[in-house]
Amino acid sequence: MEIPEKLDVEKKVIITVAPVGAWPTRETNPNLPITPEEIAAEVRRSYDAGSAVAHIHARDVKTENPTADTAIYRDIFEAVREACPDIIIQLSTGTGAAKLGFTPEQRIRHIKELKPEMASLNAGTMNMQRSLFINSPEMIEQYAQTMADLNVKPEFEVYDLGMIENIEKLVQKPGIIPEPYNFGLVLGVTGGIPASVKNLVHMVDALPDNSVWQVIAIGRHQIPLGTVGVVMGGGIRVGFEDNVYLSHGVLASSNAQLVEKAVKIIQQVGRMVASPDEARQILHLAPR
Ligand code: KMH
Ligand code: ZN
Repeated sequence: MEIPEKLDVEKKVIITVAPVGAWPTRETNPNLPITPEEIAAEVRRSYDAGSAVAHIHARDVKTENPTADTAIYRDIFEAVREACPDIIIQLSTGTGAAKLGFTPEQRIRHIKELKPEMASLNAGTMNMQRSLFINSPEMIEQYAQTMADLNVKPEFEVYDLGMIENIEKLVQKPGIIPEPYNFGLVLGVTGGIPASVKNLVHMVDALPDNSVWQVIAIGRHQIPLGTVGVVMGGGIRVGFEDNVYLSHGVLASSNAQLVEKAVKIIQQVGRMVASPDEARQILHLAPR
């Protein structure tokens, strides 16, 4: 995909909030939401601050561990929809598999049952920190087919250049992946592509034509590399899943603080924030 030479100020920026994730704990940030009510309240605050998409993981309330339990996903899904009917819900199919090793079927069951507007689809197998994150070619194809059948828009999470190629091959098979192709460029996971401007430029360059993309940069890279992505024409994902700090040594009190920061940056660099309905148009989702 050609990297535009000029900033397209008309192109609105989709902010995704990822308030939970699989890896952070309340020890890393005591404000991490765990219960369906807490997650829903954080999504609402983030929506009020400017996020159009909520990328959601489920946690077991007793152990606080990630879970793939469909009943828990349902409780969260319904709580979020009630608290924030407008936001686009994207459920995770990673769902902590690298940490807890769920089966391929466990990881897609909640998508089949709840049919969210969007779901993540991890585009390759890798070492993630000290764990194995398994996303075999068969799984990727099956998940893509299931999502196509259910009209769930996949966001391809790519942690390296080779994973973009995995999706490129899938795109060539007719009928599985509707345009525009939607990518989350993950930079800075231990075991994945390191977070740098050079690597981001290279990744954007490698995307198929007619792709929509956002930067998912980890830890202290979240805001600076996300800002580079915004200037390059992409979206930005913020939230505790990838980063629990508001600034150096200062924990964020809410995911919404990170969304607020992203909004200010987007406005300062001359772009505008997409509402959920504008995000639906950009991603070719059905109108609400
Ligand atoms: N944790 C992110 C770096 C997923 O949930 O499917 C990637 C992610 C994947 O959000
Ligand atoms: Zn996730």
